[in-house]
Amino acid sequence: QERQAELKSEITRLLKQKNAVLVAHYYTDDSLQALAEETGGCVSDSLEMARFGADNPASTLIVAGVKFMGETAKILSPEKRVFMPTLEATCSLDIGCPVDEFSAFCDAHPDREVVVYANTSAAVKARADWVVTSSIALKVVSYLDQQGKKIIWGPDKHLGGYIQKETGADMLLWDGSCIVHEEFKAKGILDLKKAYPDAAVLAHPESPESVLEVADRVGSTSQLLKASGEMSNTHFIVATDRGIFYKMQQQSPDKTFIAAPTAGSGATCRSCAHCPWMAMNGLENLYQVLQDESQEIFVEPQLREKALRPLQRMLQFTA
Ligand code: CIZ
Ligand code: SF4
Repeated sequence: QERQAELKSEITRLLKQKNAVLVAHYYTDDSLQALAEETGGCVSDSLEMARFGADNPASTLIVAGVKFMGETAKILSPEKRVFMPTLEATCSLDIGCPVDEFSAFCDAHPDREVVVYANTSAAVKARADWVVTSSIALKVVSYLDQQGKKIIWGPDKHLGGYIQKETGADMLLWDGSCIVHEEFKAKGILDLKKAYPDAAVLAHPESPESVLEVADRVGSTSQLLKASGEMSNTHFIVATDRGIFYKMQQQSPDKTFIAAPTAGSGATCRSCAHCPWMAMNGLENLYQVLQDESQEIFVEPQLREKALRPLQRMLQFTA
């Protein structure tokens, strides 16, 4: 507790001294989300993190999240220095989509537009026509579908399948998944609903189709956060990373948020419904990075130029 307060005040001082701003993802530790709010930074999903980082006048961005978020910040703001509490924080979607194999897949289908999720390396983005996040994916794919375009989608097969079903677009899916969302179980959710009949089920589309089928709302983290505030239910069963509970609870102090069950989950399950890579971000390593300026993100300029185009398309997209 005392150490936390000490770290917080030291970090706040260093952020100011270095003209740096803290940008934290919804899935990071409560202490980081709170600090980002207190110091004029932002807490959001990857789309808003990208926007905020690019628009903010600070000369240095500290990105608390996973590596692709730091890379995206650097691609959009090459003149800024970008650091992360640890560069070791990655993502199963990024790992499961190596650029050589993905490029070969795209090369085999040259008639298709390549749409990739933000949760990918800079190199995979550079091979894409469009980058999307879960909050904008449906809109972009509908737009492309209306233009008669056929699509390659990567890497998340659950999100891709959901979008395909919603839009009817012709999509070839890469076989990737998120190790956190993939574990949610429809049966466990239905069992839990017996105990909380009034509970609304909120699900992120990285979850399996069977989970989406039992959900009252399906949406990106920011859309689920909004829904949890607007819906009149008192209890919510949430199938996404429980890091989002910080903002949900802040927005609705009187509502109860319950993590959707996963395989092997129980009252004491600590790694369930929480991304192990997001969990690598903490006050200690954030403080360390501000002190020694380690864990800096670099993106090779030629790669950056190529990855920038599909990212800018996303940021400018308003259909
Ligand atoms: O699962 C993730 O990593 C998400 C939801 C990222 C994002 O778009 O904020
Ligand atoms: Fe990747 Fe899933 Fe972690 Fe998000 S929650 S960073 S998609 S592994």
